[in-house]
Amino acid sequence: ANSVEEQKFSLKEVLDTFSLCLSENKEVYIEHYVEGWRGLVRFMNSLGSVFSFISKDAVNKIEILAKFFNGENGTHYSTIQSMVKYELDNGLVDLAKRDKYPESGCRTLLRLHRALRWLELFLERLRTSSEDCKTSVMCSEAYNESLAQHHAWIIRKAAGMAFCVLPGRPTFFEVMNVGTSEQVVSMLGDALPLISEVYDITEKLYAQHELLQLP
Ligand code: 1PZ
Repeated sequence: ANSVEEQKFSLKEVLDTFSLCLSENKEVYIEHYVEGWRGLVRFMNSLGSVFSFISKDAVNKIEILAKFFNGENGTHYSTIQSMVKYELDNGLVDLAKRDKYPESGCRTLLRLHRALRWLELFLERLRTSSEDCKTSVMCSEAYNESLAQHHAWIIRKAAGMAFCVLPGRPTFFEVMNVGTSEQVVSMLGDALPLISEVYDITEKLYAQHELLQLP
């Protein structure tokens, strides 16, 4: 028997989730955004326990957003746009320092948003890499260009150590469970523009409202 449950998941499904994020008028659905992150965390966990300090933090943030989404004010958390409007209109965001609202939807999503930029840069490097390229190098270059700028020294150190034990490119492609490396490359070529679009829309929205540095 080869039931759906028994099949290993494929990173394609996960990345497809991000294509569901965009509404017709280019708003970003939080439900699918969070679902996409759950899939990424599952993928990361399948790479080994060294990454658990990273996935713990991601899961924590996913759960904060899921709670808002499923909570009594859930209708306001349907899209990132509606969340930003609702939390700002009602003074539910700590703008200068963490105070009364240390876990607002806006500041929590911003952390995942920054990590999405890392993902975009890393997957683009994977896509265009040759067989002998090192995943650890691609990963840390992507990290240094994005997330690292927002992380304290101690976290950058820990992240750097985790990158060193990433499996090599062939194993990495295998764990993605997408097929041959040509198929991985073409899947990434399809998925990346969508991830970039979700990223760019969120970035613009946060910039407009001066939320890019939320504590
Ligand atoms: C496949 C290899 C995985 C590499 C992942 C690269 C990202 C490294 C990030 C290391 C951060 C880990 C610890 C937590 C840091 C938190 O302090 C920050 C800020 O949150 P705050 O303290 O302000 O509440 N958290 C983040 O920056 C969110 C990080 C989420 C990382 C998710 C990675 C998902 C990887 C998917 C793999 C395909």
